[in-house]
Amino acid sequence: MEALRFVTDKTAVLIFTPVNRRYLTGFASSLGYLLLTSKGNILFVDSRYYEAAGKRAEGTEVRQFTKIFDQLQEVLAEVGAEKLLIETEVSVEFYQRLRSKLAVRVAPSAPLTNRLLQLRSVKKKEEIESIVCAQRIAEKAFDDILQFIAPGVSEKEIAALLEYKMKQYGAEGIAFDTIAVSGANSSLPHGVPTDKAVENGEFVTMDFGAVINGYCSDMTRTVAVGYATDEMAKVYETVLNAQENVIKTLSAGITGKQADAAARDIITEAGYGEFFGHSTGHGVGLEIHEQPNLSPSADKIKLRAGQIVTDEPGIYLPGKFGVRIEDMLLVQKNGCKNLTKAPKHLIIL
Ligand SMILES: [Mn+2]
Repeated sequence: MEALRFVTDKTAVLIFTPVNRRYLTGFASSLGYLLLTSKGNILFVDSRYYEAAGKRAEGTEVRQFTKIFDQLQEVLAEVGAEKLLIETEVSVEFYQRLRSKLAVRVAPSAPLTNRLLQLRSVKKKEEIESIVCAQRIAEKAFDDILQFIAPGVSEKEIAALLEYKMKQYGAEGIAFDTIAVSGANSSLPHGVPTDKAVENGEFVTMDFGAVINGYCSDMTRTVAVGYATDEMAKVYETVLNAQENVIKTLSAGITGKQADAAARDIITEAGYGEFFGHSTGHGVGLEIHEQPNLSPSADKIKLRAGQIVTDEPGIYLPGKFGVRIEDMLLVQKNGCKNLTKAPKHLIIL
């Protein structure tokens, strides 16, 4: 388990969010409490998870809970803790109960939450392998969908088949609700698939990801159906140039703002700056959106080797069409590695 510098003789840490509990113990459960103290770690789970946690949770003792507040208090008293740091993603109700039922000072800690986000952002070998595995599954689904997209097929059908195919190829789940939007709908960066049928001369944008071992993948491709107008081709090439310039620029040591600018400057120079409203990318891991952000405001945080980020610039012309192209990149000491293998040239089906 990751050592957290927040734990001292007098200070214990309680992790209650499923994502951080899973990250630290390797064990996934919808409910549970991981108590970190100077004298050892205890994962409290209920009867549903007790047997499995005993086998799979790493770096911690496992105990079954029935009265969690009493059991936490007992351990805190035993180890002599005076303060309990908790993650900031706490509900008001849970915070108030901790404060009223425990005899120690309970403090939500932003540094604790930030440290966990930082730790999670730099991926270990097995984490990278899971993300690549999820990405390969999404790519197989994408290959299949190209045979399926044709005039008359609806956005909802495209989204449903992508999700079906990812599960058929072994995904344990989908990373987020699949986006499949066509024609004028594709100018909505996060549009929801509708019953609208795809027509000739339209773009179809698909944004989707699979989950393996809890880790998400994330990719977007935009394809044309029948034909692409000169304007469609020009916008597509602009987005692709911007997207590829990020790959050329990305490296440990640059800021999230510099990575974002690698895409944004090209789109702005081509005259489409006002039609690229979102940030260029985000970290991916146990959650689909993690640290770091590649955005104009990310001028303080430098990218680190081992982080996995998306590279997904787009241009969205209201009422006309939109284009987004997204790969996942592994930040390296000198450069980056593209984890996405799907083709990026303008595909006309
Ligand atoms: Mn994304």
